[in-house]
Amino acid sequence: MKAVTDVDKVHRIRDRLRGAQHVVVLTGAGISAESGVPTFRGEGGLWREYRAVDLATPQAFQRDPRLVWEFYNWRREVLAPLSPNPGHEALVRLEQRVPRFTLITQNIDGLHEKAGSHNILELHGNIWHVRCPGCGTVTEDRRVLPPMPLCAGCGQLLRPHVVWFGENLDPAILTRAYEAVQRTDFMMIVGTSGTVEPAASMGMLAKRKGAWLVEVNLEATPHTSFYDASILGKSGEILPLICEAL
Ligand code: BJW
Ligand code: ZN
Repeated sequence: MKAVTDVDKVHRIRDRLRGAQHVVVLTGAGISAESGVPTFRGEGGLWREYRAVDLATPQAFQRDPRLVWEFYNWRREVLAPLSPNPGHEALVRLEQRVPRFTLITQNIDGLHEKAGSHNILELHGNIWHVRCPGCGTVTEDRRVLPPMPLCAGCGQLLRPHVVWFGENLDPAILTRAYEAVQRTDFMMIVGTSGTVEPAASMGMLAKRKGAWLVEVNLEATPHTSFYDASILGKSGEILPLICEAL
């Protein structure tokens, strides 16, 4: 690490962490970038001529379910061989070392679970789960699926069990996330552009409730100036520094 100020910041963050009672970490696509997962709004956030956000909508699925399934099957193929990186692994150690820990993730890639984190709230679902809009059944299925996969129970077209734009988040998961955000005394926001609600406002909510906030991101976000500390850099390099020797 080049700048002395970054070293000072890491010490300050570690001091805060040592005194924390309930640590909340909110992650976005950036934490998985070093594992090889494309982010949404950066370079590489494209499949064919589409941006991910063009296909991650209920309207796109209604219009052309085959295209949307092709997109998710392609992402399953990309994700299947990928492994967690040192950023995910640092959060596993952090969970073991603090009194209370909640990991809120916007990611659907399952890499936090693969790394060994336990108390995970997946706000936007999980790409390895499919849901039947007909009978509501949710099942885990890690295969690349047929072009138009059908529910074994009722025959309806299955969909990825993820949250698309304009859809409500799972209320049970959202309630648990808000509970954690309102009670935390230390919150770390990692690798998210802070543009998608309701996750984007969670940091500000925690701050209003008195938490100390740190952001780890390659670049500044719309919320950076409101947080107590910001470290610009790769989460796979910064998180191990923050979480070591606690
Ligand atoms: C690194 C790095 C490295 C890179 N190290 N950092 C209030 C106001 C206005 C609008 C709304 C509102 N409330 C709700 C809405 C509508 C909408 C919304 O937020 N719109 C905005 C665009 C304004 N929200 C919704 O529709 C949500 N539903 C909802 O709230 O229901 C109630 C409601 C509906 C309508 C109106 C009002 C209320 C649902 C949102 C679902 C989001 N779904 C997706 C797709 C999931 C499935 C899939 O993957 O296919 O979730 S969209 C996509 O964005 C995905 C992500 O989880 C999400 C966030 O992206 P993220 O993680 O931040 O990624 P990036 O790429 O944007 O950023 C990466 C960051 O990493 C960058 O900052 C890099 O610098 C950094 N980085 N490498 C550290 N190595
Ligand atoms: Zn069904």
